Amino acid sequence: MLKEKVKEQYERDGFAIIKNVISTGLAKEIQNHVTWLSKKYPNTRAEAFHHNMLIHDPFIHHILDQRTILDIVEEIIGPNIALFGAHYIAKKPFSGQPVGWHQDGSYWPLEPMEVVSVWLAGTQSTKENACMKIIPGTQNKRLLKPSEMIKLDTEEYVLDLAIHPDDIDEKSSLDIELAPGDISIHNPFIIHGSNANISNEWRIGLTLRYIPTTTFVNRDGWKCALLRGHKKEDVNNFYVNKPIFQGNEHMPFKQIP
Ligand SMILES: O=C(O)CCC(=O)C(=O)O
Repeated sequence: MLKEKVKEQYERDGFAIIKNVISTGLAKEIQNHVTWLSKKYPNTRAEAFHHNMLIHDPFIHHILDQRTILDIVEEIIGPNIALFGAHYIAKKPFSGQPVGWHQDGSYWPLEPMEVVSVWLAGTQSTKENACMKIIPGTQNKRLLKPSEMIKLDTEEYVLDLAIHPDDIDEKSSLDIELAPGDISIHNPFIIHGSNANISNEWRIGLTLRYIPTTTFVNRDGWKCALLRGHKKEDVNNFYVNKPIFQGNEHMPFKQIP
């Protein structure tokens, strides 16, 4: 899809799918990374490889440097781009956890709420192995506060809060099916979630949250990465240095585009 079309669709629908954004070789490295992280953090579920585990990781920065992803993000939020969140939601076969229905913005301390999410597929992500689902039209709804949501048990669900099922029209949901190397993008208002993975295949997604450098992350010491353009001097975000590869700490990877 042309970049201009992506912007048009995103602004109208609150989401878009873009095929073949990274190579299948690099998508395979994402699978290797999840395997490697699973060994490094044997007590952490693969749905919970969170920002703090990734922000100093050279392989993640290799992904963040991909021009093809940044060009799409630039269409949406402009030329001064930072990352404030990275999270693998990698669901293993047979017992991958579901994600309750939610709007991302309900969780985020962003001022203003200018942000775009990229969901990068490391494997096939289909209805069968519990791809992300969205509810079209909800991109225009107001953000629910956490106090308006129900609490979920994180032994069973990826996230600890969800919109009450009575407030969701499941029948109108749309499956965001992707092949390795495809991405979807979505806005912070659109309602989305996913089922448990009971298939015999992994479903690996890397979620990346991009802000313009005019957006302030109002959480003390939160680590962001400046990816393109300039930081804004009066917006007090903290930007990490690019990590340097260390053989005893990081996954070796090929510099494939
Ligand atoms: O990976 C999923 O199933 C859900 C993703 C999600 O909630 C998100 O990217 O905001």
